[in-house]
Amino acid sequence: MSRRLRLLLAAIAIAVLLWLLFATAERALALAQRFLTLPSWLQWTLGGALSLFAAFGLSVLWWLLRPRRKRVAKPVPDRQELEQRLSQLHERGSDTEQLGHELAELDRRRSEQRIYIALFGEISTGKSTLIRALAPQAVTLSDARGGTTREVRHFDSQLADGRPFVLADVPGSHESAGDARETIARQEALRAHAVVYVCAGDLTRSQVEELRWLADFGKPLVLVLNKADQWNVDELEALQQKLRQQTQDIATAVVAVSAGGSERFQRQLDNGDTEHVERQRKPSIKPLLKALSRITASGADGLEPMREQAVLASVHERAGALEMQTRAAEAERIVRKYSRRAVIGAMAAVAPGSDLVIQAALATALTRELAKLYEIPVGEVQVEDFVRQAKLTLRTGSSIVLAIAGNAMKAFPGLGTLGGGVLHAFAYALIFDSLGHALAASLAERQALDQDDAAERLKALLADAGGARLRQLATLTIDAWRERDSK
Ligand SMILES: Nc1nc2c(ncn2[C@@H]2O[C@H](COP(=O)(O)OP(=O)(O)OP(=O)(O)O)[C@@H](O)[C@H]2O)c(=O)[nH]1
Ligand SMILES: [Mg+2]
Repeated sequence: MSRRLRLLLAAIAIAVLLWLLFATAERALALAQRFLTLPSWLQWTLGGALSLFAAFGLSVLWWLLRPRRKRVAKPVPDRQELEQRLSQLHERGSDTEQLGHELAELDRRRSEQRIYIALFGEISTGKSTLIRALAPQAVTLSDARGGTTREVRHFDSQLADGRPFVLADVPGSHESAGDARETIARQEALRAHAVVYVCAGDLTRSQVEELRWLADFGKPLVLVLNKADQWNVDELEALQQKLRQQTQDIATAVVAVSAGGSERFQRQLDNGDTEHVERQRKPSIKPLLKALSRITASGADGLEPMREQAVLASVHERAGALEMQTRAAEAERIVRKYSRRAVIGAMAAVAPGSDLVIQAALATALTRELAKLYEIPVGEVQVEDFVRQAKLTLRTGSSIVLAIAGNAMKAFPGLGTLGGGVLHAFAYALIFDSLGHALAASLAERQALDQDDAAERLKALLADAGGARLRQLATLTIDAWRERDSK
């Protein structure tokens, strides 16, 4: 098409649009004028109806466009890198045994080439009963009386097509005071090739969260509505529909089963006596068997890469938490070391009554050491600036620090017996403890030397006269003082 023709077409299109715009505006004005001539009761009615209509339209629009939580796939860590991090952690004295076992178990199961399926879900939804139905031959391994599962147990079983698989029975989640057991359950679920999530009704918000957590790790999931015998056909259909809605793009399949379990009832005998009878319900789990066959169709080998990713992602997260813990402990040790030095420095140099001034050399060294611990590169000038800012913060907070120190002298008589200058020595313990903790917290959170953030934290800590903290600082001061005296 020639350039001229295109320009002509564009001009016509603009003209048509303008004409439409004018026509609409004219129509709107005419309508508004007519609206103004209407009696006021009609204006109100019409206005009300129009606002209702607009509100309805807007809510539909919101419903269509509302932000939905996107599933974020977990980062896939590199095995070698992970092992390196673990050995570094080990060298720094943290306990990496569990994570090492996790990797060893990952390898062991890979070489075993059996499909692992974990049954997961809230307490008393019937996981153990379902296992007994799925693996009747292994029934003796399980506690015949049922009851709450407290640890992970494995059972061998076979799919309808004869393929062997291992079922893992895990403790139920959301048990009161069952945090440790819930962690065990979650970790076992991540180790499995697929997870059967058992529920006994529609899902609570926390159950959906739990399912989402598993799906984020890439676990194939079958959602099982157990105790189907408790509902009639219509109720069951409605429940399944609701579950499908709740787990859209989370669960691979939603099925309803009846794992069985036992029922107790009273029976009237001919002679008038009543008898208590316990009877095993007949399990009905065909849909689950079918779903399991489908979900495991690619076999242990086919499912292994996803399983490996989930375990590695979990080890990566746990190693991260351990690194944070180890760093925090190390930071604590550094802060204590400098607080002690500050106390000793104060004893040597400060005349009672003189102003509080941060010992610049100590503060600089503390800043460098903490930055190095958090692997945050800091330049000479940055450190100097930071120390200068800390001095300013302290100048405005001096009176508070001295007041706290004064109170500590009264609260811990041991301090008073040490002699002159101890008020300042304690004040310096408080100052360096605050400076160190403020900086460590800021470095950890911001991943940078953020002066303003650290100064805010320092201000808060200088004024924090909590009992436990003061006792700790009093002990530190007394110890440092006595150590100097004994030399
Ligand atoms: N009505 C009915 N009850 C069932 C069914 N399956 C299990 N139950 C009952 O549900 C209760 C809990 O069963 P368990 O198998 O111990 O549940 P669990 O999920 O293993 O429980 P925890 O190990 O504590 O997490 C028992 O009283 C079972 O008899 C079922 O299909 N129908
Ligand atoms: Mg159980």
